[in-house]
Amino acid sequence: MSAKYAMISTWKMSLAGMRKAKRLMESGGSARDALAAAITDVEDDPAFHSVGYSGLPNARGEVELDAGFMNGRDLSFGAVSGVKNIQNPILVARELSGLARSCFLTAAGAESYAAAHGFAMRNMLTEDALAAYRREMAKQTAVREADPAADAHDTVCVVAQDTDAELYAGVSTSGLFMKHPGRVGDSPVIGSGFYCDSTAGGAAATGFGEDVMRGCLSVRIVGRIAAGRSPQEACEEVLEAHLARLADAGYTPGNISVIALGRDGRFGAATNRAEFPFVVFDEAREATLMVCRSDGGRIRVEEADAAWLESYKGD
Ligand code: SD4
Repeated sequence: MSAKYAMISTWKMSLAGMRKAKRLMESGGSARDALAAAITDVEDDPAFHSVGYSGLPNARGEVELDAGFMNGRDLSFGAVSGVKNIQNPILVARELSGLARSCFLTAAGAESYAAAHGFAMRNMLTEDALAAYRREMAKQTAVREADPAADAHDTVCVVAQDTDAELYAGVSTSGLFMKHPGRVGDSPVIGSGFYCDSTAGGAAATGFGEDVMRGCLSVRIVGRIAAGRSPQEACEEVLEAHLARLADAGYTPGNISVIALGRDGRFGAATNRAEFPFVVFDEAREATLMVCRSDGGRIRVEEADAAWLESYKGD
């Protein structure tokens, strides 16, 4: 059985945007627009310090944002990285996916494209984010190698499927807090931070980008779905294999979480964190907050209950 439409997104911070996206899909909107609505909602909200406006800055006190978008029908994609003053990086990434060449632009080149094509520009660094930067600088005194503050990161990732079983994937992030200027994570990198193919499914990742890129996780998950696995099986198998491979190499990764959606609307998630919240909806279900838990490598996925909501402090 196949859903008429379905969407999945990372982190609790995406819940309000996913509710808007659900309304859009109910009134006949496309998954492409619903995905943009969900992501711009997080980009525009200054309460969230890991995406868009009010994102946390790099080690020089500058916000550098990354975003990517993919169309699973024709495999076109667009991405921007290291942009400082584009209000909605996801919208520029989506526009760039219409180009066959120069569809992944970085820093000043991406900014001049956005300005020339009428996208809203804005100083994305807020007083709040600057204050967090100053506090972090005060902590990281004597020996400071570019060492990103470990807990301050989260990417909004969305995979969306619509009535024609077309799939889209999109991501937006400010990357790791205190990252080296110019550092780019997995998020805007096709195959690592996001991937989708309308003949199979879509996937996206959040966590320490370097550790995600080492395994090109999103394209591998989509490959497993194409080979007949459910999105849940695909997420678990790929993450488990990647973690085992890194362990063999003697490397201990940071947090990694993945989500996936099949062309039939089934979803999946996996993580190496104790818990990873994400959101799903389809035509039969309102936007619903779920929690994926890793218990010694065993993955459990269930709906978030009131007690969990009460206790959860993250985004
Ligand atoms: C990055 N993957 O820049 C992003 C950050 C993130 O949860 O997703 N954190 O590495």
